[in-house]
Amino acid sequence: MKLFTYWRSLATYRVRIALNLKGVTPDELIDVNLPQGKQREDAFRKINPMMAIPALIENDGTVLFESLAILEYLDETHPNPPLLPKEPKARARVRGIAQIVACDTHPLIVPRVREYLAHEYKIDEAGVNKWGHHWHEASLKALETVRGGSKETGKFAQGDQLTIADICLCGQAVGAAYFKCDISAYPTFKRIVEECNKIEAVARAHPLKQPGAPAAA
Ligand SMILES: N[C@@H](CCC(=O)N[C@@H](CS)C(=O)NCC(=O)O)C(=O)O
Repeated sequence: MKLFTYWRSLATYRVRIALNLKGVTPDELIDVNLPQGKQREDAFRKINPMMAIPALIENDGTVLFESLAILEYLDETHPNPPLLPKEPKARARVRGIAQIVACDTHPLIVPRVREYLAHEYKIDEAGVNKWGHHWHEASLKALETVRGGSKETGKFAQGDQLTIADICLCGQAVGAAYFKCDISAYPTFKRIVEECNKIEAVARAHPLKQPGAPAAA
């Protein structure tokens, strides 16, 4: 199994958490240096035409892409510990929370979007950071409302079992820190992320613990 990765990538962080929780260690980690634009080079474009990481190549050569699809694949092929509840409404809620992060927030702040804002619309660094801050705050507010008063919320986003929702929240917390959002305004979010990071398999997947990462972001 080969994982295409970069220390800072939040989508790859999601997959790293799941791999660690499932006890699966890729045979090879292939660094795709995003600031250097390696994701746009032919070699990687052949792996994922969307030019984004993560990508995972299974032992039989099957190429998998899109972090949420990879998370569900890993959950189906390595059922323990489960990353989705069994009950359909709970599964839908977990997927909904995960998608607020992975589909409605993260895509707005990936390098290609920030670079496009800067190069095409001549928005300076402060403006691009304001953009990222704005979209993070919007989804943090929504996530807090979804989970804050809900009886479904327990130790984690859905009850007391860590799910793909929590995996996504961990990435959102790193993004929120990057865009200088004050997460103390979102106590349920903060508590759940802290709970996740008490788990060694989660903590080990953190961007700053990856090869090539600086001592602090
Ligand atoms: N929806 C995709 C997002 C993948 C994505 O955009 N990954 C970022 C890094 S976190 C990337 O490789 N960006 C390259 C770019 O924007 O040029 C997923 O969840 O896997």
